[in-house]
Amino acid sequence: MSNRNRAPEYALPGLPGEIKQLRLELKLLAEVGIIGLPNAGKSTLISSLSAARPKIADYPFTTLIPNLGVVRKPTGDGTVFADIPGLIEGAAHGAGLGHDFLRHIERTRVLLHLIDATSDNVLRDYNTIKEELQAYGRGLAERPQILALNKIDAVDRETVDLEALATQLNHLSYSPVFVISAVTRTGLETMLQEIWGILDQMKVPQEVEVFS
Ligand SMILES: Nc1nc2c(ncn2[C@@H]2O[C@H](COP(=O)(O)OP(=O)(O)OP(=O)(O)O)[C@@H](O)[C@H]2O)c(=O)[nH]1
Ligand SMILES: [Mg+2]
Repeated sequence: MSNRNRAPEYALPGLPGEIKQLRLELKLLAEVGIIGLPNAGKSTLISSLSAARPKIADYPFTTLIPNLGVVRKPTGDGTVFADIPGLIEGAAHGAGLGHDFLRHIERTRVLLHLIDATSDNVLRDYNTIKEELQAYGRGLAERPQILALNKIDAVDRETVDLEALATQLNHLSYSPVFVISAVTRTGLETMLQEIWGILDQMKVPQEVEVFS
């Protein structure tokens, strides 16, 4: 068939097809996955860190598919972050779109677990996500993780001891904990430093070719 001959009335004999063995590698969605309960501020954070402009709203399940954003290192290199839709209790058994969302998390190297510091039970919120990661398996619970207590601009410091909360979270998770505000950008630089450090450590050493 061609432009001139649009309805060919003849055909060439078919040839045997090819059989190939292919090794396909699953591509990473992003280096860093921003995870947490719905409404923790994940989309707000990616919009503060990158040029991504996802929908942000004061109700759960605003984000239904991952939003990607490129965050620049001081060296100018870009690193892709993914704002993953909020997880809920039971996600590992399919609650919400849990399985789909956890599958996205699987395709990231480092997890940035965002927790709403204005919640009435920060430790419970942390545990809810931790348990879903464990229940899903596939090494998600063992993936390098950093925790960030978000919305500290809205915390009443008279009644909430942020330092004590951060320490408790650190003891629970064995992970570094940062106190941040995605809205006012407080603490974001310090947190990014930690993320760059973790990613640098994960880099596979370059193979050196030896000539003899
Ligand atoms: N005061 C304050 N509010 C924040 C901060 N970060 C996010 N918010 C608010 O929290 C609400 C939820 O923010 P989103 O960024 O949509 O939260 P999300 O985690 O992406 O939510 P889902 O997509 O539903 O999982 C919005 O009203 C934001 O303005 C913060 O640092 N400080
Ligand atoms: Mg969102």
